[in-house]
Amino acid sequence: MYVCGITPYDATHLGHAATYLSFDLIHRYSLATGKSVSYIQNITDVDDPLLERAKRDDVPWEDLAESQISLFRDDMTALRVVPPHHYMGAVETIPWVTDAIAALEKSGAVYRVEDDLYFDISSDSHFNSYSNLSLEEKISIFAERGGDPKRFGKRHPLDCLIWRAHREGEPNWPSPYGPGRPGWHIECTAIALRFLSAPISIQGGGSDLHFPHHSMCAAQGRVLSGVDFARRFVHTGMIGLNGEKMSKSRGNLKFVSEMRNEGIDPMVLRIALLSGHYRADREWSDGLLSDSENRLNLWRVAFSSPYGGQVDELMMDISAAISDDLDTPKAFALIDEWSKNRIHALANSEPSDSVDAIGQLSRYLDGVLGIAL
Ligand code: 5CA
Ligand code: ZN
Repeated sequence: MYVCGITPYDATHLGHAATYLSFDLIHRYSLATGKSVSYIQNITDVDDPLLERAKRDDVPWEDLAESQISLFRDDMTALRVVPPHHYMGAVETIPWVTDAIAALEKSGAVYRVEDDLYFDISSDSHFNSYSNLSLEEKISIFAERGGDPKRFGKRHPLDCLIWRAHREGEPNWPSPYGPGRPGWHIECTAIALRFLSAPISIQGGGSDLHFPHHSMCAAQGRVLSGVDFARRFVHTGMIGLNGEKMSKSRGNLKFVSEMRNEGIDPMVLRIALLSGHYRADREWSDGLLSDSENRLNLWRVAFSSPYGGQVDELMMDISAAISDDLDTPKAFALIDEWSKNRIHALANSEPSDSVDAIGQLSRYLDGVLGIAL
């Protein structure tokens, strides 16, 4: 599984967190069902938006990236995300990118515009099958997400930059193509194929990455490997705030680290972000936060006393919900119902002489859902 990681500025907002929590569930569920998983995530630690932010704030771009990566890692730990096997930065994988460019060049998929290198989308005959958008829609989204459809000298407006020649004041690395830095899409293609062989099981990220990013990776990956890059895309819905997608460019961000500093239990954030379905766009609100605090309290009270009954059926029902396209709303409703019944029984002081069932159930919830009570 390859999941697109952060660009380390303005991290980790609740949208990032929701996306990585969803893939954490896939990771945990796969492990719990006995699969071995190779999970790779990148960090886009050199790219236009990061450089622009560093310039705006007058800080070295390396320092900005380092501080944000460190925050991100602490946030992931607090949210009980099982780490991927590798977090790979663009800066440390530049030779992998230049190797990938060389291989693409051998297939005739690369051309030059001035000193920059472009990937020719017509080299992958499947390109149009990766998204249902019209050409006009693609061109407009491509421009919004860092593409340059109007650049003079390109063969097709959607051809994407894979090596950006050195410009005054920008970081650069030596390469057989002259000094420069990698384009965005080739970074993910090269890192994924270094660790995983095509077709990889899952190419993941938020739905904002479907086009152009994942389509470009799919096309480059197909030219490089001769087979499908990924068996499937998995795209998470967008977290919104005040009716708009939470995004760095809109600035309507809520940060995990700030909320943790305010004393909000990260387990409440985990529950809140997983209480909606991962594919649905969903809205963050104070109401969601307080409902999730109440929910966690309910579960904690129910789990605080010994229970000698059976929990097998509940665990099977939760597993069935998660295996049904990660139906966390249903899984959480099952835990709610069980907890309410349990608290009701406690109020009627039903005797119990074993703590085994509570231990078993807590370990299960922790393992499969990452919920520690
Ligand atoms: N570095 C690239 C991917 S290679 C990037 O998109 N970085 S990012 O920092 O902008 O986003 C990191 C991850 O969070 C991506 O998978 C993105 O799709 C996801 N994401 C961004 N905003 C939201 C949001 N509002 N809701 C859910 N997921 C989001
Ligand atoms: Zn990516």
